Amino acid sequence: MEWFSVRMRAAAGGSHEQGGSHISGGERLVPVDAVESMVQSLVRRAMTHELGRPDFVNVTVEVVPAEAVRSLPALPISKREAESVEQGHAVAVEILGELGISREVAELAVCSIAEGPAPNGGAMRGAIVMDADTGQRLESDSARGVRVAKIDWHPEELQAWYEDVRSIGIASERIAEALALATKVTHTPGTVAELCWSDDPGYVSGYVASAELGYVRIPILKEWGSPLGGRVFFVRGISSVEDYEEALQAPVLLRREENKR
Ligand code: PML
Repeated sequence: MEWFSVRMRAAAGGSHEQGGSHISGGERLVPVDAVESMVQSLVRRAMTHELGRPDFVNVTVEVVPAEAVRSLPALPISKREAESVEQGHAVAVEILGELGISREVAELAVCSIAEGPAPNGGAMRGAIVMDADTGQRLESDSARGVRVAKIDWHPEELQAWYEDVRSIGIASERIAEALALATKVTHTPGTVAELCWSDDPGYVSGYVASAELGYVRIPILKEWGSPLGGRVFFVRGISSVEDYEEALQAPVLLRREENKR
């Protein structure tokens, strides 16, 4: 059986290559009969995004042989409390501290996302790659960052996961996608942790993910209406960002967490 990688990126004020601002993106891995509807759904996501209408949308569809696809169990999910942006940031710094990342580096990561990590002060297309010990940003293009591709849930597993988590109110496509990406990133050699919150002005939650602590949700990490969000991948001991990004492109399908199957 073949799978198809479907990728979308949208920008306003010109294409990403021409310096346009990133509006929306999506990375999915679907069976052949779902390609057409996935293209439609990602184009709809781009054209109806709260940040405004893009004037550039790029969609790529690419075949992926089944034998290249690796299966991974989803990270376990937990939640910590926060009632304000300041508390949310403090909780993120505390969790990163539990993972061996110093307060200084963790605060630098939080500030980098909060202040708009791209050179134009907006959100990036991909993620910041940060040295977990020095806080140095390693990505070579700070507008693009590092992208993760070819990632999704196995279709039947996704439906079962929605049933598992419906009662705790997190059965959303946004969280399913974030959990899939975080699982892949934290299983990629060299990753210590990921910090993320949304750049969608209508969504303020985020998470810290790691192989050690799982996917830890934080209810508020930015003010309502803010378009500033993004991801930081904290790394240690990678040979180069190029090799690290290549590993983030390896096709992965998610299944439910081991103890939920
Ligand atoms: C995004 O919108 O791209 C990031 C999603 C973060 C999801 C956080 C959560 O609610 O678990």
